Amino acid sequence: MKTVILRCAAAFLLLLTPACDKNSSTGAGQGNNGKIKIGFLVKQPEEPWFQTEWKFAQKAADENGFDLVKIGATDGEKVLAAIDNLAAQGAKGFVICTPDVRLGPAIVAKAQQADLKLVTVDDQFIGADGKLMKDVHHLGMSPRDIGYQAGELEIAEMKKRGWAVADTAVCVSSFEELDTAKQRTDGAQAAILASGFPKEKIYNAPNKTTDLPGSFDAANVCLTQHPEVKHWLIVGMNDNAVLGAVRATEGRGFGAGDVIGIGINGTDCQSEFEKSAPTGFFGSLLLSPNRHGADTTMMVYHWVKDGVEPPKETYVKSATFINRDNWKDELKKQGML
Ligand code: FCA
Repeated sequence: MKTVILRCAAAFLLLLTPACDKNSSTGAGQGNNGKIKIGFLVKQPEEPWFQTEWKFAQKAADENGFDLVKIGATDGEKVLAAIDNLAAQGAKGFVICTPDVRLGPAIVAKAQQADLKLVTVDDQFIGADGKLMKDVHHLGMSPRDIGYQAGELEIAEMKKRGWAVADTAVCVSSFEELDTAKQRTDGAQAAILASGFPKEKIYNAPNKTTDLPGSFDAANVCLTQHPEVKHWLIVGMNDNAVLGAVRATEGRGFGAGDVIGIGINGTDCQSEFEKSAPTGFFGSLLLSPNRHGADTTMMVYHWVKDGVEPPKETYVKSATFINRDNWKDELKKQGML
């Protein structure tokens, strides 16, 4: 009887062993190595902004002993496949900057199905009703305020250069489909208008894509339509929106002395500042990619590990003006150099 029991126990243990191994990859949100696993999906993996977010997310993962899976998800299909992939790997949550904010409801449904915690970064989801999905946890910059700051800096520099309003116009390198982008360029225009600059000299250049070729093409149309303008102020939702427009002005013979472009991000303009001579890209508002990358990842981590739900909305308000003189110091302060 005793032998039978022992044999049964041994057989049971044998049966259990592989199952135990398998469970260890899914139990309590842990990966194969027993660590918690969290995904970080970004819409434009080639953009330095997102590479910097990833860098700080990875640092948080290394310092806290969890695994980070970084995925470039450049369209809807890739996002949904990435979520399946994360679930299959035993991940328990993810941070996402989606390639299309209207995918929000589909992403939320898929995350719920796979029991994955979700925090959006930078770009807030839009629901079926066309409104921001405020019930989805989000961390982003403060778009209108920071855009306003860019507009004020533009006017201050224009005055410093003594440009006549009659010779000057504003090129708004815009992408209004994206709420955070629209709020930034709206903020910049509000500041420019508040200085008394005439509304009819603010020209919109809608970008088809949120990259340098997209802003270059849009600005070219704007420049063609307004050959009378002698000096250009350029605002946009990020560094690339402004860089493309600056390249377009160069193509039409405008030098650094006749163009004031101020970007947002501060991550995508380092090579511009490293050029031997100044360009029309006058400066940028350096955000906090460390907070966007690390704080969001840690929110998901604590949520998974300790059951602590993050706040629904977190806005990072600070932005530091950087230019050719101070960019290295400011980037160093944030641990980016
Ligand atoms: C958006 C932009 C990025 C960055 C981020 C804070 O996602 O596309 O370049 O500005 O917001």
